[in-house]
Amino acid sequence: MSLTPAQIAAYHRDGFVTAPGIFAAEANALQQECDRLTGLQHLMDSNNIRCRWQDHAETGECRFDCFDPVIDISPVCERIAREPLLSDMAAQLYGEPAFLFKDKLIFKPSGAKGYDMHQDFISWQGFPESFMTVIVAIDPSDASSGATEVFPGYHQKGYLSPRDGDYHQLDEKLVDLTTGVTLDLQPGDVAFFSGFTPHRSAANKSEHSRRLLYLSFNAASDGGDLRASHYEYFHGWLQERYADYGKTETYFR
Ligand SMILES: O=C(O)CCC(=O)C(=O)O
Repeated sequence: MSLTPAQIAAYHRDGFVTAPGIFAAEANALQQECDRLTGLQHLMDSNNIRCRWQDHAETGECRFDCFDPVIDISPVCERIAREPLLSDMAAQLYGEPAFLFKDKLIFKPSGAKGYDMHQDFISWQGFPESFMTVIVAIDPSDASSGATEVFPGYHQKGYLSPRDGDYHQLDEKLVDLTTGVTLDLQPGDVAFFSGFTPHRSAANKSEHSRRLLYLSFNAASDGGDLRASHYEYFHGWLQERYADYGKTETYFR
């Protein structure tokens, strides 16, 4: 199985492309694995920098949202992340081999707020310009469950925020909001999008969690295997950001 020339052309034109059904046979195993991971309560600590948190859109309650990274605690996610089919497809889009750079599992439980407009690229030294994310859908993801919405064509403009090493939300005025495409995905579907593609998501207004595995890659010529050095830098950066807010007891587990 590989991407068609039309899919490759669409990715370069739009900054994203979908590939339905790639992991349909694995969807059940992924759902069961997410249920198991939800039970790892000992990891879900506000000082554990593996965890990301998100408010409930209506009550404001802060709840667990994401494990980043996830493949070191999930053999099933690791199998999918290291599946040659995926890196081969990423390689087709790059025109050269691809390396896994980052992996996270967003649970987005019912009621969770969405994410504001941003590009995934961040201007840390050595952060790959070729950063590309592959979403593997675990639950149905649509407008009602807070699917990712991407804005076509803007990736061609590169990074739209200051290259100062900070995380930036993107001013929505920089994007024609009428052009947004909701990545409507069924369990096992896959979507690829560039690190320069502006995207956002709405709250999960459905009754179910909207679990998506986010796997990011970089091109071989853009640093080679960077995953370990990325997480080392990312963890230090996160701990500094928490410390800026007086949170100094953080750890990674
Ligand atoms: O899963 C979502 O709702 C959006 C997540 C996202 O944009 C991100 O993690 O960069």
